[in-house]
This record gives sequence, structure tokens and C-alpha cells, in this order.
Amino acid sequence: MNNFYIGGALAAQQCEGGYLCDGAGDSVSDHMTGLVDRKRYITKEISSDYYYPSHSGIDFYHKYTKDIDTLAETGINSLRISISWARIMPNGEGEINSAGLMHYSDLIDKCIANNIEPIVTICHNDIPYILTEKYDGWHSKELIDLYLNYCQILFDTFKDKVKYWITFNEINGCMIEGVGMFLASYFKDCPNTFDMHKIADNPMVRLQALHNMLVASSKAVTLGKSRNSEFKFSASFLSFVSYPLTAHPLDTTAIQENELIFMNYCADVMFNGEYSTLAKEYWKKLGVELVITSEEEKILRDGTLDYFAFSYYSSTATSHEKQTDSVYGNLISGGKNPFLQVSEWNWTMDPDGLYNFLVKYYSQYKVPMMIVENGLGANDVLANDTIEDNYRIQYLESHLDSIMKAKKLGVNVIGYLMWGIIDIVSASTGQMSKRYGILYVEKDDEGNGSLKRIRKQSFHWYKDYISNLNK
Ligand code: BGP
Repeated sequence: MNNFYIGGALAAQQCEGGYLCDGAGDSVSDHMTGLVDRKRYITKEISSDYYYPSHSGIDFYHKYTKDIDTLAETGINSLRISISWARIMPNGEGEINSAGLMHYSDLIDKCIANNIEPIVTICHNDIPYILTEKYDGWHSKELIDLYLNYCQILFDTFKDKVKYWITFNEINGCMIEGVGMFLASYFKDCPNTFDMHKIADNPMVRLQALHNMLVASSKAVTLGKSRNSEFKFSASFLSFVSYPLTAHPLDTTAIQENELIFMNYCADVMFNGEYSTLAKEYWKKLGVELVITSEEEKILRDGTLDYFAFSYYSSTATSHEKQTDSVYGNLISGGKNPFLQVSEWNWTMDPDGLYNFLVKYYSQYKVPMMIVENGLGANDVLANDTIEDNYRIQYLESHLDSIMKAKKLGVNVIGYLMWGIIDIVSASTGQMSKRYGILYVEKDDEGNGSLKRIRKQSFHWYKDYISNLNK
């Protein structure tokens, strides 16, 4: 199938390892521990009492050459990677670390040499740690121009090599209480060691930080296009899909309200160039007043996005009454849907939800759609040097079916990038055992293992699928 990107997605901090290698600074993710009593902590100081999964990752930093060669066997034509700001600018500002830049230059060249389009996330929920202490993360407007300086380096270096950019990962995650505080990297009021999933919420701080990110994203779009008018920009959106638990009208009303908050609040700014009146009502309701200058309003109008990148894993069911059975999901949790199965991590599996999402948001924003994360986190069993992961094949295939169905209807879907195409560290839990990949990595949750790569059953399936797609 021509003009369709099919491939995989990764995030630097979940795969690279290579902590502080070649002059890199440390990042927020480097302060995130493995699971301790079912919690993932952030420690303000790095402590020998904890295991920090990002420090070693799957050593993609040193092993990417072989990994890209292996992945290229499947025929993928695209790979989403993220760049670690702290490798490029160890202090988040000031001096550039040329070794870090060289690393990504080599990685991008390696992709291109294998006919793999690099799709680059500039900021995947991670900033140089020092910026959280010096500026209180995205709450400070200082970060806007620091981010811009970082973007400028990337745009100048890769202007002839990278076309598709993602300014921020899951930017609308900032709409979620607590989670948004983490994404804003605002840890000022937290103790020295704290549960990353339980940061006390402050909507004023969170929404101001989000506004600053929206401005930074728009500025990046405008700057990028001045470097290469062919650049295509999106942020990635966390998808919110929910069904009314009953036919009670208020169940649907509750969903609609959540959609306006989780999806439209950010998407209206990023595609239409301004906050909707609904956003303004929302601030009133919360008693929040944001600092938004008229110059920033112009920046938002000028730097709108070209395509709609989003992650999709699962859906929920909503009731206007208190629900008892709940499911987790990608940052958003919600009610359990009696018609759908859940994964081992209690994430609902719902390929139809992907179809529904594509149709709905393509009709609303009318820009090309790209799925930049989708997959099944599962415990794989290694036996006889292979992994029989039919459950993953089923998951991926059913979601691809939904995409093809949406395309038939006329939705302009330009790509599908499965999450964690190689097994990597889980973002929410820090586990290795929550595996998404078609390529197995021998490593456990405590950091032990040979790091050997093994092709799973799904690896061979993906290869066949892609080859059929191209016929
Ligand atoms: C998204 C993140 C990814 C990724 C994915 C799966 O929110 O953008 O980085 O990890 O979720 O989540 P997890 O790794 O927690 O299973």
C-alpha cells in the first residue's frame, strides 16, 4: 500500500540505557525507579537504594545498529523515535553536547539507509532533570524558549533527513489530575521521594504548564517551517474513547463532557489555533486564571498542526453514577465494559474503539491521522527459544482491520506505528515483563538478563502482513 507508514514506535528513556554516556545529562526519567511495592517512585536524588530502569534500558543506545537491521527484515517503512533533550543539551540550556547529536544523527542515518522513515518525537514526557529544579518544569514560561533552542538544533541538523515531527508526546495527558503534574515536570511541592502516580493536583499549575507547552509547540511549528517548508508537525494525543454504560442520557452527557476536556481542549488549540469557549468556561468552573498574552494568542494561531498523531490502546465505559468495576488504561482509567475483554494489566481491548476514534476525529479536524502507538502489553513466555504470542497477533491484526475499515470509509489514515516494537521498559510500571514487542529482549524487572534479542511469532506475522500490504 503506497503512502502508508507501517512500522514501530519507541521512546528514548524506555529503550536507550546509556545513562550519562558520552556527555549526556540526566533526565526526569532517570529519576524514576522500578516497581517497589507496586509503586513507581521519583527520587529527587539518585540513590543506590533503588533500581532505575532507564539507566540501562535495553541498551538500544549501543545496540541500535543491529536492532534496526533486524527490524528492517519485517519490511517496516517507518520508526518513531524520541530524542533525549538531555543528550543534546545536558543542562537543558547552554552548551550543546555534540556526541549526543552525533548519536541521533547516526541513528537517523541508519533508519534511512534501511528505507525506514524516522518520525521524531522532540519531547516524550521527559526533560533534563535540572529544569525541574531550576524552573519548576513547564510551569515556567522560561521553558518555552529553552525548548525552542533545542528544537532549532534538531531542525537545523535534520532538516534534510526528518520530515515528520511530534512536538510533545500525549500533550492532552496534562488534562488528567495528578498525571498532568508529572507531564508538566512540576515537582516543587513533592517530598524527596514520591509516587509518580500520586502527585497532588493543582489545576492552576497544571493548566498553565499545558498552556506553555501549547505555545512551545506552536512556536516550534513556525520555526520548523521556516527551516523546511516540507516539515509536517503533530503533537501526539492520548485517545479518550468511552461508551455509555447504559442508555441513560446522562451517561452520554458524562462522556461528552470528558471528551471536551480530554480531547477537544487541546486539539481545538492545536488545529483551530485558539481555545474554544468551552475551555474558557472550564477555567471559570475550576476557578483558574491563566497567564496568556496576546502575543501568545497569535503564536497559537500561526503554529497549527498538519496531522493528527495519537496513541490508542483501550477504551472505557462511563456511567453518570458511581461505578464499581474499573479498568486501567493508558493514563486514563474508567469503568469496565461488560462486552470487552481486558489484558493482564487490566487494559480493555477494543479494536472497534479505534475505528470509532478515527472516524470521529477525522470528521472534526479534517487532517491526516496517524496512529503512533498501539499494542498489547503482555507477559510473554520464552520456550524453545521462541515466543508464541498469538494473543499479540490477534490484538494487532484486529486493530489494523479497524484502520483499513476506516480508510475504506474515507478517513485519511497515513500511518500505523505499533508501540514498543522491541520490548522496552514500561512507562507506567518500569517493568520489562510488560512486553509489547515483536522482538523479545531477555531482561527481567530487576535489570538482570543477557539482553539477547529473539524474534517472536508476531515478528514473522508482521513481516507477512507488511508484505501482503505491499502487493
Ligand atoms: C504511553 C506512552 C508510552 C508507552 C505507552 C504504554 O502513555 O507514551 O511511552 O509506554 O503509554 O504504556 P506502558 O509502558 O505503561 O504500558
